[in-house]
Amino acid sequence: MSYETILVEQNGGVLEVTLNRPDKFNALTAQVAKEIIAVCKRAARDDSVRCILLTGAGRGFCAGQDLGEVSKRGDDFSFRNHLLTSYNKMVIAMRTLEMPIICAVNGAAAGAGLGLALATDIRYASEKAKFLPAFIGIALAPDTGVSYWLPRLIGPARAAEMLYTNERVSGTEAAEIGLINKVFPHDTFLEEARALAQRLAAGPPKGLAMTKRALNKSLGVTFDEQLDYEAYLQDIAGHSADYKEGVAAFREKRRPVFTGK
Ligand code: LHQ
Repeated sequence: MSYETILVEQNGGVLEVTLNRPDKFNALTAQVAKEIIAVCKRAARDDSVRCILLTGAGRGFCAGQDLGEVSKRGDDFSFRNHLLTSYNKMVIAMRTLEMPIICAVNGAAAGAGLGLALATDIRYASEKAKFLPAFIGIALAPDTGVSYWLPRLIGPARAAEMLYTNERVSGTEAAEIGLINKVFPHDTFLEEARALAQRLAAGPPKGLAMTKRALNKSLGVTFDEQLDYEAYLQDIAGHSADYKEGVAAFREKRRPVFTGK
């Protein structure tokens, strides 16, 4: 598939995906969502892809919904239908893709663009990044999973404050409150994210896939249910060739070479 709104490049086991509408601050459209879903499908089918790195071209990461596109659509535009058919499917494709997705947040992440960043597994940001809900600024409620992730990541009171006041959180504060993993100087954040992506790409794909499944599941079940699920997943990971390789490498005091088998 050829892409119109994103750049896609494979470096070793890492598929680097760059939102590429810099003149629109990489704002989201149904086409962007379609292309991100297509990338997730491609990654799922291709054994050579073991990790995705998502970033943005230009000075912004993603300004959320392209407001120019919405205003063209007229009064009968169904917000619900737009979300159900595009942005919800996009973030579900990312959460259910059984490999790590790292976000290298280069600039502002706003509205549904914040939801896009929060749907990734690990976020490294530039000091120039900022995180803002944006929804209430245009009298909207949160969407694209923002009201799901924010209370879980930063707590319900901090989430309410951020959403009600449309607070702009800097990269540094985002790292302090747990909204992102780490913040770096602008000159190095992408290299740091790339290094992490390469490291994860050399990890055991099945073990990482089962870990992502476990983390997803943990967000909505009881402790007992999670314990059962962990035992189920461990049976899958524990019967992989990579598990045998991991144990052999440990015994032989060498680095394991994981094949995904
Ligand atoms: C944009 C946008 C943008 C188009 C900047 N669209 N061009 C879901 C479903 C359906 C409908 C509605 O919404 C949703 C969910 C949502 O995502 S709602 C939230 C939508 N997003 C916003 O309200 C954010 C609006 N943008 C901003 O607040 C600022 O632009 C941010 C904080 C992102 C960046 O601020 P600055 O660094 O000061 O840059 P800027 O404001 O000068 O923007 C740069 C350019 O990008 C500018 O174009 P121009 O031609 O004047 O240089 C903006 O018009 C354009 N842009 N956001 N969402």
